[in-house]
Amino acid sequence: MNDSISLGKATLGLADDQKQVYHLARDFAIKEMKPHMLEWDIQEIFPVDVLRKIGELGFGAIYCKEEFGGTGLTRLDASVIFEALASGCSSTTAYMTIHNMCAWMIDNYGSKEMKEKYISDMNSMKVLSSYCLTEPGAGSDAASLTTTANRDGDYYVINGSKSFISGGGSSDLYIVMCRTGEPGAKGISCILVEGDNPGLSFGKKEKKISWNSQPTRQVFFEDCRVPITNRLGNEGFGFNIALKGLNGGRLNISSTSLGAAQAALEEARNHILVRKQFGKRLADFQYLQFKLADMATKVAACRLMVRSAAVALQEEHPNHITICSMTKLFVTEECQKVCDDAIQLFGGYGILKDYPVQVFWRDCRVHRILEGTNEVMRMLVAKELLKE
Ligand code: FAD
Ligand code: 2MC
Repeated sequence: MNDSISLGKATLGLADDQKQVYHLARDFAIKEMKPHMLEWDIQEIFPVDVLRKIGELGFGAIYCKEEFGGTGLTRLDASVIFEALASGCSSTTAYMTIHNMCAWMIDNYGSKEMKEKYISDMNSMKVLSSYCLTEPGAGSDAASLTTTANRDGDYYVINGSKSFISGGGSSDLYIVMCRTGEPGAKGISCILVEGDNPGLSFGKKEKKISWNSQPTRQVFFEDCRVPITNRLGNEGFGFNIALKGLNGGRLNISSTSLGAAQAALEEARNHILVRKQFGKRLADFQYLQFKLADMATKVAACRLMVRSAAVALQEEHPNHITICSMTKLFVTEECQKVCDDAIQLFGGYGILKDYPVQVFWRDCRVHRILEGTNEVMRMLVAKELLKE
């Protein structure tokens, strides 16, 4: 699989402008991300300078409307961009996907003032954002969250804590799901909190096995006062907004896994063409040829699924929630298997931190947990299947 063949496959069926955007993102990934990916992982560097360069391409608010400074592209375009960027660094791309999800939530549910204030700067990545749903006691059962936002005149006073927040402590904006009413999903509102708001603080940087090029921290709210005009959508509609955002998030994280698997496949292919054992290149053993063929087939199948889910989400197909959930379940699992096979083809070298395949494998592992675990994805798919 030389470059032209693999890129040909990745752009198969895309319109000309989508092919162009794929190549733009892929070239950026290869030139600006791939050479630094191992260093970012080992030294846990959050490459804000590179994020800003990605912003220059208009990739910070990809599927937000142009009216307020978004790029105005489709979910399919965004998926293609994330796939391409992830081949240069899956962890950094994953942060981009969360940031884009936040931008979309503001673009769709924020006030005109909010959009005027933030969307353009979010698109250029001048303003970075985080999504805050998970709490120490509310992970998969997200609707049980207990962070409160109580009304005090024209303000909400927020108290509580969020855990595992990607970008926590480094982002400028936090989109926070808070309890403003009754227990359960209907008592939750979605509130924007600026990073320098008094009453907002952050925990230590978590030590993780993956997603090392982005910080993860707890976020604490202690009598954190924000104007009620910072609310997105109606009071009590915050859980719906959060989950609508996550449908796209789940698609985007699948696209990121896909880019990682494509890159791992290319690395493995290049390795077995040069590594010799038993007097032959590894690529001359049929068992390894078949393994590579299986990996490439999985990547191609995942790509079809991701792109059809992107269209379903764009068109708000009646089953788009199930389709996005199935896609996240299947693609994140299969792509991690591809990365695992790539490590196997590298032999001992696959375990060394000098080679990128282990980073892709570690990054893909966490995609089976976050943005809704794959068990939650099964719950969502089964719920739809068993509807009477
Ligand atoms: P739990 O909910 O405790 O689940 C533990 C296990 O039990 C899982 O396997 C789960 O699938 C299973 N399980 C739970 N309930 C059921 C059930 N009913 N049936 C079957 N199995 C079940 N959250 C954010 O809000 N914002 C972020 O930016 C963010 N970034 C993250 C970054 C990283 C690196 C990580 C690791 C997490 C991040 N998260 C973030 C949190 C993530 O979304 C949660 O970890 C995830 O939703 C699971 O919640 P939990 O960890 O509490 O696991
Ligand atoms: N899209 C749109 N709406 C959804 C939805 C989805 N994917 N899932 C649920 N909803 C709606 C649902 O339709 C209902 O609305 P309404 O009453 O108006 O019809 C409302 O949300 C409540 O839904 P349920 O009654 O199904 O709520 P329940 O509490 O039973 O469970 C569950 C919902 C388990 C599906 C949800 O809690 C969930 O997805 N949990 C996983 C949490 C998660 O994904 N966390 C990710 C954090 S972010 C992250 O990890 C990052 C890295 C950024």
